[in-house]
Amino acid sequence: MKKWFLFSLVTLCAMFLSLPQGALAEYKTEYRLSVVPGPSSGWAQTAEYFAALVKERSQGRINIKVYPGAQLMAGKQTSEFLLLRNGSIDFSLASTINWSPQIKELNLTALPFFLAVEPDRYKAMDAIMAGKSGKMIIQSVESKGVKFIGWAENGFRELTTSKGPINSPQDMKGLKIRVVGSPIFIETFRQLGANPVNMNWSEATTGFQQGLVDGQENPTNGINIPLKIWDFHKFHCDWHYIIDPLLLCANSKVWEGFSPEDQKLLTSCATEAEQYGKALSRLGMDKGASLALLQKLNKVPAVTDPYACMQEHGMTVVRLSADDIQRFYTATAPVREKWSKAIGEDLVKAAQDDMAAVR
Ligand code: X2X
Repeated sequence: MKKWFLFSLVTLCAMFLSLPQGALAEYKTEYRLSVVPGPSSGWAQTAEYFAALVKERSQGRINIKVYPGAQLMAGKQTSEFLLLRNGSIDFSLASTINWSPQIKELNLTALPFFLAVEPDRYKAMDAIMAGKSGKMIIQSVESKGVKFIGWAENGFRELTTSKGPINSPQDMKGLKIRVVGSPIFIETFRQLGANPVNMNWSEATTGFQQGLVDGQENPTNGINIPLKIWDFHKFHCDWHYIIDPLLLCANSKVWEGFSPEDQKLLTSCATEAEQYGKALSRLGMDKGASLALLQKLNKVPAVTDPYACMQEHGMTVVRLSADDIQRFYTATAPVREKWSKAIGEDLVKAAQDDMAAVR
């Protein structure tokens, strides 16, 4: 009996040791991926795209479930980073805006009109992501204890209001605008003479319904159109004042739990999700490049011309000229100056160099 037991034990150990490395890892039955806005947003769709790719390529070994609507953080979007870092969340597709209270470098793309004055704002954004400044941002995120996997995009944030068209900084005076609870937003809108009101996204729609604010700022394709913003605001101003890139990140321990092969698999799925997400964000705004990619993927959404869509729903669409944008740029100079110091002048300079290289 004893001999038989010993024999079984040795055989079991031998079998266990002969397993390939990857098979030893204990994977969770479900990994939770957080997203702040609701399921119809381009942002949540990018997350779903990533999760589906990962499931398919790993033959179901890695099961990521998307939790939209800030449900993993009880609506408190600026606590997302801390929850990812402490392991309450496994993955996040997160806006730089929501993490910027903890990681000051992420305010770079929230510097008002910093990218809007570039001749091609999308090229400028891509240059930052691919350049030295992008690497510096990744480093700042990882030094705070989470693993960066890839970029995506919520989009350039445009202004929608219920009171009259916005053509110049003077038109902003006294307007109550809903903003995220991140200090640079309060300062930018105050600088423009508006009255910023800090509100979580989870409460914002009710706030718009009740007329608690006169306006808000969010990307057209990713958020405003899916939300049917025209139900609350009839005026749209295309001012491109900031952009929020999205960061696809994992909890460090969760990441280390994957085999090297699966880490590679996750990274390559993230690269494909980035392309898809950027195309959703830029559709109808980049001379057809995004439409071509979405056609190739057989994933063209219902709305392909966002400007026509907003007009069909009764919105007045103001598209500012380069000179108009310059006036906003000048009016917000003190905010850029103050925040460049907080962000780190070396990072701001690196971003300026990256953008200049593709001008
Ligand atoms: O709260 C917002 O405006 C949103 C959904 O765009 C972010 O999470 C930054």
